[in-house]
Amino acid sequence: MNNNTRTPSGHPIKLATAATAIALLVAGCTGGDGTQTPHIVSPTPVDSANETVSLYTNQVGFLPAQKKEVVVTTGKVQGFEVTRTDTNQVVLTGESSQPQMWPLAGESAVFIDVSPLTEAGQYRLTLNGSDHSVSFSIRDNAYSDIHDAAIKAYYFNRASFALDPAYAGSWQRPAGHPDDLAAELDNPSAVRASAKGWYDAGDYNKYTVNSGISTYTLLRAYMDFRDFYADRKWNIPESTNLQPDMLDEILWNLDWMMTMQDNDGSVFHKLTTLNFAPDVMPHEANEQRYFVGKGTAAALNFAAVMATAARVFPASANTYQAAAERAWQWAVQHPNMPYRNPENVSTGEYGDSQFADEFAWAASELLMTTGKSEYYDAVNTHLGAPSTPNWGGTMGLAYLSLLKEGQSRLSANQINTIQADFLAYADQLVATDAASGFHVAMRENDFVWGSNGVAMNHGMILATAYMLTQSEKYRTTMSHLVDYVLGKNPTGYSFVTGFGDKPPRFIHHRQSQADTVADPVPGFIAGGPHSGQQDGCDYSSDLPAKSYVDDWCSYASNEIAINWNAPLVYTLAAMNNLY
Ligand code: G3I
Ligand code: 9MR
Repeated sequence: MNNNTRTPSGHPIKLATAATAIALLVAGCTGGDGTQTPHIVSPTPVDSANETVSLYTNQVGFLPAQKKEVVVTTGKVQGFEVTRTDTNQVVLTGESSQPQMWPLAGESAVFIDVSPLTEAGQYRLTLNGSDHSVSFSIRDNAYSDIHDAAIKAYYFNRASFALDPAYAGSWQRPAGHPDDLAAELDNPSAVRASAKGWYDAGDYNKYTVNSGISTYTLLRAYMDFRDFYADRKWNIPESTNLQPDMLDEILWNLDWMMTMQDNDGSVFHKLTTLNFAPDVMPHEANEQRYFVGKGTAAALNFAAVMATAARVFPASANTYQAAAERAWQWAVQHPNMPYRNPENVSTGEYGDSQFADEFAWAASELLMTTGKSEYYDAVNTHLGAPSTPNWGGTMGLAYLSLLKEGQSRLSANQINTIQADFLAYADQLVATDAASGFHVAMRENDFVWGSNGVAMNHGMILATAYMLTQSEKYRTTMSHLVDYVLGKNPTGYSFVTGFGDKPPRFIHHRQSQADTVADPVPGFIAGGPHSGQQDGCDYSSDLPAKSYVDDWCSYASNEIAINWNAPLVYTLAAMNNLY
């Protein structure tokens, strides 16, 4: 049942409510300053002198030490002044860059560098000779609350679990999907439990491959920022135990993933209903769930994640390592078994037919964990060129682990070669940023279903390049991507629910759609713009960087997903730690 008649036009933005609720939910548990002052963005484009001028910037805030920019869509160099809003004093004046066309947005744009401002506060930038302006803030903990909300989103998407108001606030809900009696699709009398885990996205199914990349990315964040996570809490039921909240959250999904392995080492591809549920709450979606399919990708993905988990959870290392090695062996016996949806199953496919990247990734993790020569050989056989990770392309994940943890497993020469290839790839992202009118490392091919996830996975690559070299260009390009998803983009949206002046309100997220709360569940990044428009919704633009609609209807641009939030968590952790 959908008793919430929410429509884009029917609900004005209620940011203060959302921000306050989030602050309350994480209050007292983080180092965040808890403040998120709503400010006003130049609302709609204004026509002046035959030109449409719009100003875009990061709506959540800048750290004092980071590069700070405002982008203006215009064909002319613009003079500007910045005032502090508390004193009305002019604190910076100057000129923009030269205009540069960004074909992916169909806009000519200039950027204005306000980095000389480093004092915390609220500011307003106004273009000379006009009333076009935009406000922005500089805050010491600008990415503290949003980081915690982005990871807390996983708690909100837990299957087989009731969300208690003490942790979930108004987004409380009964438990859904106990998954105690799931049946094998090909053998319906084989019934067993497959409980826990996170719902994949706006739907309620659980998919091994996508769960795997998400879980690894969170494990990577934990390993790369261990001190940060050691005592960081975001008010989940496990916050009172002795384990970091990050590990508690990750375990929720590892426990489910373990149920997906069969006796012979093979791994089911997904745990799903036959068709997508309607937009009802989890406890109202009671269709039979099935273990569906097996394949090379699921086995290798599982092997990679479990091998990684064995390094992070010493007490369970043997169990995880054994599961990983059995899945690996099965994949070696079945090296080319793609998954395709059977005719009677229409839920997410996550189909992949190229497995070199999964072999390289699983082998890398198994090598890190065991040191065995079989995995060393497999890394040498399968490691290909680095790329930005996605659910079907995991080569980049192998690089992250090899570069971060491979020193004792590979020769110095090998590490040097791998690092040079990795940095050359990161340099391409830096060059893309410089060449785009919006100063963002997004290429044409990056505008796919989940483009905001691509942006944040680029962020993870760049954070790693920065950690390896301390070279500022990588850190700046990463921060530009954060600016991009938080408002410095030609849609004008800050894409994380509950954060910024103009966040998504109508995400394709069944819980948010079906509950009676006006605000969507906070902390989720919307999939983002791309020209695919597979949902047939009403878009106002066909351009890759503008093809986005904040409407429940738009599952292709406005769904949320665990594999997009994970690199958001990673990149926000990097912002919190690398400045
Ligand atoms: O592989 C082809 C490529 O050869 C071709 O050049 C390109 C041109 O568009 O398309 C590629 O296929 C795309 C495929 O992803 C692989 O990247 C499809 O167009 C695209 O529609 C497909 O999108 C996936 C979508 O499910 C539909 O299957 C998204 O990546 C994936 O993130 C999304 O995942 C869904 C789950 O199925 C269900 N749960 C929610 C989740 C998020 O929306
Ligand atoms: O709601 C579904 C969403 O969670 C999936 O990501 C998407 C993937 O294809 O599909 C959505 O379901 C739509 C279905 O594919 C086609 N009919 C309309 C459904 C949305 O209301």
